[in-house]
Amino acid sequence: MQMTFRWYGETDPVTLSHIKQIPGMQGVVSAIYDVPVGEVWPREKITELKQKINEAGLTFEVVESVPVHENIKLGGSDAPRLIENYCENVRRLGEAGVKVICYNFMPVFDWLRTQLSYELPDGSFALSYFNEDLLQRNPLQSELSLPGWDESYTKDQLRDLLSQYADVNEEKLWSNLQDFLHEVIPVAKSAGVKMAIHPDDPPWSVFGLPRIITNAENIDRFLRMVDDPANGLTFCTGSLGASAQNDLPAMIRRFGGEGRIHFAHLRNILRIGEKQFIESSHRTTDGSLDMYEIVKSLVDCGFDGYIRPDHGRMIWGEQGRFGYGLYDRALGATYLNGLWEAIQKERGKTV
Ligand code: DNO
Repeated sequence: MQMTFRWYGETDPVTLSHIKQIPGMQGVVSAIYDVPVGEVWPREKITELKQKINEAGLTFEVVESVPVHENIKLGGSDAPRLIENYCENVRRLGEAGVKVICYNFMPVFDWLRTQLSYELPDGSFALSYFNEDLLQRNPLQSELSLPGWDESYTKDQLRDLLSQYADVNEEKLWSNLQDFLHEVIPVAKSAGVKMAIHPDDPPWSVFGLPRIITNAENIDRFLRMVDDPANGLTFCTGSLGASAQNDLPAMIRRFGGEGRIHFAHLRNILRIGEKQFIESSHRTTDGSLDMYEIVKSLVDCGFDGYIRPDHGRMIWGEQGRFGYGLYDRALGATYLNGLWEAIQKERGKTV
């Protein structure tokens, strides 16, 4: 396992030297943020980013994300050109030594929360999701934007996009995903890159838009569409764990056992009802997910991919990107490293 940390580049208030000081931190997960979605990333930008990260003593082997243009998800007339651009990005990243590319296939919105600063009893602030709040919102009126979204739209663009999705049901989205995978996976394979789809977060439809990477059955369908290790998963516990029906350790044993999990986003959430949750700290006792069982399942299936501590709360007065401050994510990394070491040693393995 390699422990990594997400970094948003020079505009991130968290610096590379801070990241390097987190015990056991080996690499950074990042992306090129200033090239519009659908275009090819210039080689110089990729090299410059890699150099900067390497100079800080960290590896750059995971990209999160190479975003998928909406017209690919919609199956628009320019989808073939956009897919070819995507393939070119995969080739270029492979040349630069990138091993895993994380992406998602969620229409319009990436991860979604209804509160960004939900105050917990200890005075820390967490992200949270209450479906009833979401149902009362009209995306064309309220402001919705989260760090990590690859694109934010003007209200007019959003209106237009949402109307185009009126014709895209789940089956159509599956078929557009299949067209994408058929082109991209062979390129990834020959570039030495593993593609790792991120599950839908939360794992249910929002604003009437289809969402398909939501549970074991659908993930299995996804993996069979191109049954090759280059077509794999980012196993995000907080996303899949928002649904109590998802048995995460069982899913890890099943898909990790097949060598299809390449990247893991590890965090806990506290489910407080149907489609309601708060992003608690990473510890098992603080949320609804058994982080010990999750890490144990990864160890047991011989997981040798990348892990990153996912979202943290805002603690100790830190101001920063929601979910992506330094302190609580660093605590998360340390906790996860502790679990990893204990479980490895329990199994008689070296760390
Ligand atoms: C949220 C992130 C997601 C993720 C994308 C992958 O915090 O995990 O934004 O990066 O869905 O494309």
